[in-house]
Amino acid sequence: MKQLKTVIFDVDGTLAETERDGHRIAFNRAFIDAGLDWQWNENLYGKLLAVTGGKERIRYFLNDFHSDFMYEGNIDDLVANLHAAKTKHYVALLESNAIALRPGVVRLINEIREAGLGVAIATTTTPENVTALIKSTLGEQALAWFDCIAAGDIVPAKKPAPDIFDYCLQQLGLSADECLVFEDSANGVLSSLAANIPTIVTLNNYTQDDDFSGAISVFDHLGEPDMPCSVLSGHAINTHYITVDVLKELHAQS
Ligand code: XBP
Ligand code: MG
Repeated sequence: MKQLKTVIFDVDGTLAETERDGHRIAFNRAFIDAGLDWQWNENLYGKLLAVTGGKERIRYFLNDFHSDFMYEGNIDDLVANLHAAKTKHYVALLESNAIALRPGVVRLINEIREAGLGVAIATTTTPENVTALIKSTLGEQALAWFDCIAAGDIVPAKKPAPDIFDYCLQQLGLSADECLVFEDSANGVLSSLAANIPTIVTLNNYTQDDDFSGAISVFDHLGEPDMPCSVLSGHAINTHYITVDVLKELHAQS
């Protein structure tokens, strides 16, 4: 196993709990704007999260949950316009500081950088959503901390396909075994493992029943000195929050 060089973070569910109170609200506001009576409640949204990508999720909803929907116009245009409106609502939510980063995220990113390691992002969401989240939580200067921000439609196939992680590795100029991924979902783990990158999970309320087979360890969160994290499966650690030394130890386990 090569030396750890860069930690690649997923965004939604990993850096922040963005789905239930962020993306879902934004989708519903876009549907209202369009005069549609679709409203995705928390339970339905949990089912729709089986499909990554907002545009792909709208199509999944239409095909599998609302197949009786009749539309005389071009359905591709409808999906694209709904998603553009949703993104505007989501960015506005982030700019209103509606979403905070998860426990340990700021601390660990700072520790990783202070240790001389790199940080990067590989996400299914749009670049504008990533920019808005980083700016609203860490400040605009933090965008430069990331050696690569690989997001959304930059690749042809979204998670669970490996494309976004393969693209990130190529942009970083690193091999998979020089990196470590933090993910929160089954689709994310399938994607990072298909790219052969050692992966650690911090799950959340929508993904606690997901299958994380192949991940080094599954945690409830990254932990803070005053907020212990727990190992739910996989390789255990001897501290109560995740540090750079823990990352190097887990990376060596993979
Ligand atoms: C999670 C996703 C995204 C968001 C919605 O991304 O699947 O599609 O749910 O964002 P990740 P968009 O966990 O890879 O960060 O509407 O911009 O797709
Ligand atoms: Mg995620």
